[in-house]
Amino acid sequence: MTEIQIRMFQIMPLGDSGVGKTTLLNRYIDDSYIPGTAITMAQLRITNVEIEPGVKVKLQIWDIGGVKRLSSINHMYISNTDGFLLVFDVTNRESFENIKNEWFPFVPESSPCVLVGHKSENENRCVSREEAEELAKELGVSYVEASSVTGHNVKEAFETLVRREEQPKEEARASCLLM
Ligand SMILES: Nc1nc2c(ncn2[C@@H]2O[C@H](COP(=O)(O)OP(=O)(O)OP(=O)(O)O)[C@@H](O)[C@H]2O)c(=O)[nH]1
Ligand SMILES: [Mg+2]
Repeated sequence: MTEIQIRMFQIMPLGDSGVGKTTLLNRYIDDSYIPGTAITMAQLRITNVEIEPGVKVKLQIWDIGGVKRLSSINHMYISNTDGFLLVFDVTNRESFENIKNEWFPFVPESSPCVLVGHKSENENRCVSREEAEELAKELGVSYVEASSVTGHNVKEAFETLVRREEQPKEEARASCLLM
């Protein structure tokens, strides 16, 4: 009889307002694309995934709005979070620059973290893949380019994060996933 492991994992997407955090979640959980979602206050989404045969993970995803000054309640969510998605919009340079200055400082040291270059199907990009890979290397996180319009790499972004938790920390720091 196959033994089944069930784990819990709490994720928080962080990034400027409008980079597409809620849309990414809708694509991942419901496989739907809902354009033009409203600014998010805070919502909890829950889904179950089988990360590999016999390993089921209950994901709790805290979707908070991308306001820069996080409320004390959001700080409380952060302290309970197991892994972070640092999301920027490849067509919005400021959202990329804010990852290092505004969002990465919220990530507790050694927490699993994936940098997501979102809206990658959009041809009006102003952040190159090379620059994003460079930043990922500097921050010691993996990099994934994804699009909620096409669904490309959305699953990979979330599941890379969950798998990353299982790597030894030094190995995780050294890896830079190119998808
Ligand atoms: N081209 C393109 N547009 C997208 C994509 N994902 C989201 N959008 C659009 O980006 C806009 C903002 O998306 P949201 O998901 O509301 O952004 P958010 O990061 O949750 O914003 P806050 O809740 O304010 O922090 C919407 O108009 C979406 O339709 C994508 O993959 N490609
Ligand atoms: Mg939102």
